[in-house]
Amino acid sequence: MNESELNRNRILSDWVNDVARFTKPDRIHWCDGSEAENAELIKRMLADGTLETLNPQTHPQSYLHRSHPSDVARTEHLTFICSYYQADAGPTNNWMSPAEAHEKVWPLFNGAMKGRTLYVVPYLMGPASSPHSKVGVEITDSPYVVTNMRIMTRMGKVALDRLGASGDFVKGLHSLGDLSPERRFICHFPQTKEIWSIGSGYGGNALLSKKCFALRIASTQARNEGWLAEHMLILGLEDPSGNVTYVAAAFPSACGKTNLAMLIAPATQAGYKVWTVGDDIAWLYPGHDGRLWAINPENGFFGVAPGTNAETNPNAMATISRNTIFTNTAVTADRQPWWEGLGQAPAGLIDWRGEPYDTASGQPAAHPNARFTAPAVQCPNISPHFDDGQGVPISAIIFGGRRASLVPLVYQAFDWEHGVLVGAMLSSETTAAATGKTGVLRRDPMAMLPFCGYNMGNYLGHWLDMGERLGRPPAIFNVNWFRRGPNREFLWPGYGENLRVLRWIVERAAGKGHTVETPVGYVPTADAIDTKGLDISEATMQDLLHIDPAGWEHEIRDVQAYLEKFGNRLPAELPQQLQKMHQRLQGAARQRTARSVASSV
Ligand code: OXD
Ligand code: MN
Repeated sequence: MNESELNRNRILSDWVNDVARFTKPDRIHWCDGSEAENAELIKRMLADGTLETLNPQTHPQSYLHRSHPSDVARTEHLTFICSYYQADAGPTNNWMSPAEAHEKVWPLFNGAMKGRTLYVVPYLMGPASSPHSKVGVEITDSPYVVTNMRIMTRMGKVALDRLGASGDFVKGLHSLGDLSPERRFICHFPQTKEIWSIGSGYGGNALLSKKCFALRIASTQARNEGWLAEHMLILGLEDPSGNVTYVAAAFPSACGKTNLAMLIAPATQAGYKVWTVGDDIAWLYPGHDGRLWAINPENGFFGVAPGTNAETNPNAMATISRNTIFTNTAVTADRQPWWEGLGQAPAGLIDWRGEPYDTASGQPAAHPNARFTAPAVQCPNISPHFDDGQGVPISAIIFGGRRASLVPLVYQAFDWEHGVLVGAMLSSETTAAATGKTGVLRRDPMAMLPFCGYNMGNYLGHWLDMGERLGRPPAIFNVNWFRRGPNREFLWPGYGENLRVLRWIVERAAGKGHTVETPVGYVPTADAIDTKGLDISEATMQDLLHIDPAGWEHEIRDVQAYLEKFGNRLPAELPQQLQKMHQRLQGAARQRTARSVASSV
């Protein structure tokens, strides 16, 4: 597309020209996001081997891409926040001063696009009709990135129309560079709303709309403008009478976020239905009615393929059955994408590197971080409000992590301030499969650790401020699907059965549902969660909901030590909330002692 036909924005064209002068591409292409443009890009990528066709019968209009074997995941250690002052990036982010970035990273772009096409990708984050949507423009020399951006965002003319003559857009500059990890940097400049990414063509490093803009840059904008940009799924739970309640939920990776967002009610839960609004990112705004409203800024799903199958996530399987780009999966002899979790490896499998797969190697055939990129509208249970400019009203916020012990299946915070502490305490542990031992616990406040574009101490303060702006704030919960019994077996069946827990959450958000008050928060009574049709004893339910006072005292000390690293950026309310929790635990212990003395006389 010719620039003058598409773009009349001087600020944008000046920037594009400046970048082109420095990166020296052979050609410049302004993307309009059309079907024809996409078809042409795919044709060229098939010709040069960037993409391979998949079986058109089983996976129409779907393609396989293999990334460079050293470029297979987001690289957090090469990701920088380039605020003017280090203290503004905070202790949990890598920091590089803007001056150092100009000295060290900018020269890597010099001539980086020689022999390549520079694509200008204008895109809109959020529905076209939403006052909350924001414009980004990514300059990239990767046609694979362009086709992915077309799925993940509303790309092309719609974004330029929205931008008009304004300079209010996030500038993202991306080049594959030489794909060397030594010359790979992902830099964010929150003050000037710029992103520079070089040396990676992979996912969150290269699709700059996602983690770079919609979380790192947007979290800073959200703080300045009075809203929240969060690493959260959004879903609507419809009850048998047709009422839909919306919840947003933050989980660190590998905790089943996409599965929860696309959950299908099991047969025992007839009449309930989950509607998917988003699976990864939520932008949340205070509404005029005092409630918190959410939009999903994305237009597609960039999900992890391994482990996805007809049992764990049938809706995802339907979503990725066509018009999907697979990255680093294996491929079967009849050219269907394949990954671990789809049963036994079939004969003739080609692994993610493009080599014949040797089952005896003990290595997975698909890369563990193999991905699918698929349009959100293809999800069978996509919410009718997915494209609603106003978004959906959020009644409950859920935090969750992977904890083998201590954290109950579900509990509710007493109020917003306590809920902010619950989010700040979020943590998830890995299991060292080889030894079966519980691994390291990673503290990940609000599941935003790798994605918060500013000091997380201030971020927690911003959460507290948001509570004051909300007349009717959502209730806040914590869930843990991963609690284990004495033989390390999971106590809760998880997956579709998590709907039973969502039901209690939604009841509580409506001021109903049975609870007991504990020092940690409100926990459901043993009979409050429907277990009909589940092979789960009352004793197991009690284990799942048990609060161990000594364990929680230990947790408080651990969280306190963690939060101390934010120094004077940490709002005083959080240590105060921890102190209150400690006092509640002590009060409960005194009552227990008094009861046992009374019963022994
Ligand atoms: C993602 C992530 O890709 O959280 O969504 O890493
Ligand atoms: Mn994510």
